Amino acid sequence: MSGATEQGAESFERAIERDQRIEPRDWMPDAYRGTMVRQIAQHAHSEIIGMQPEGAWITRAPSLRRKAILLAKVQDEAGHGLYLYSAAETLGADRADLTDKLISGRQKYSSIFNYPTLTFADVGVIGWLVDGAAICNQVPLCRTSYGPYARAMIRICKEESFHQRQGYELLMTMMRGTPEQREMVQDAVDRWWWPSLMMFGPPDAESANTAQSMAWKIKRHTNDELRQRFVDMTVPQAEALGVRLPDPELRWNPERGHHDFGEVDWAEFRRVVGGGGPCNAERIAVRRAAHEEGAWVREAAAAYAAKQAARRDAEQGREGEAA
Ligand code: FAQ
Repeated sequence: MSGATEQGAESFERAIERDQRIEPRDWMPDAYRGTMVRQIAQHAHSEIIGMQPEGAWITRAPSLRRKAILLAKVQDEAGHGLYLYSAAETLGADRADLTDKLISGRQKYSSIFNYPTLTFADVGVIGWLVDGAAICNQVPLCRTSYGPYARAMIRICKEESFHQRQGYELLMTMMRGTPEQREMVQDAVDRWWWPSLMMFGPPDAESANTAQSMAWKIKRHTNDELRQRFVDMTVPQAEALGVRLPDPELRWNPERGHHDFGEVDWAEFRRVVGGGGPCNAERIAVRRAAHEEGAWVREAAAAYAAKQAARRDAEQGREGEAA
């Protein structure tokens, strides 16, 4: 180790120990940088792919008000993806390369977005359960050790809590409606409950990255801790809504002070993460087509930026001659 690296490594360890943030120009271990790029890229891809399941309902929303709300939510998700790609760029990642890795299947995105949205109740359930799980996982990331990621998460979490409330409000409205509407809500809850629990990642004993990410304070809680927190938070909300959570083993355990719940189907999780979920191929095909159809916009923006730069250079040259 050179003297400068040794000094860098010491100040990195000290910053982690004192709960200070690591900033882009600070020295950091290569593996820390690699983990941060992996997690932030996966998170950014999830936001962008996550626009598709709900986006499919924008043209079919049942009223102008619901359409406006859904449009705004999906736009927020695009914004979250952009902040996160920018945070990954501060680590030296290249945005075009990350997109290429997503559409060629070399980088992951959240398993949850590989399930279909069959009715408008799914929009409400995504807001309630998927955004609810996302908030549980992401609020602690506001204190993650990498500065640009932590700061991006503060704004993202504010918007996600608004998304969660809109989902809950939509479901409350449907639950006050006709028996058919109540059935639609229950059916959507039955389909999204288990995939929502999978969002937190594999059980701790099988989580390859948790121990190191906890030591570096990238993660503040383990996958199982956050999954438990989500279950405890959601059970009373389900009761207030009047829906059943589809788990016969779900019950309050007074000794643990938490709800016990059944075993997640981890074989299904692995299948979906491995590309074999109900919508994986469709999600990637849509993303790839959007990227290809957007090529002319990127080329036009690059040509405009080059023209502006050339004009600026010429003006500076003239000013230099005049002086
Ligand atoms: N899906 O060792 P661990 C949202 C992978 S945003 C797919 O435990 P780690 C907003 C994992 O990457 C939702 N892959 O990994 C919204 C690793 O892969 P490797 C996204 C998964 O990183 C709402 C391997 O398995 N949120 O919902 C999943 O320590 C509504 C082993 O796992 C984030 O990305 C999964 N569910 O912990 C948008 C939050 N779980 O090593 C639209 C930030 C694990 O082969 C509508 N991320 N894997 O590359 C995190 O907190 C963490 O990365 C975890 C995984 C907790 C997801």
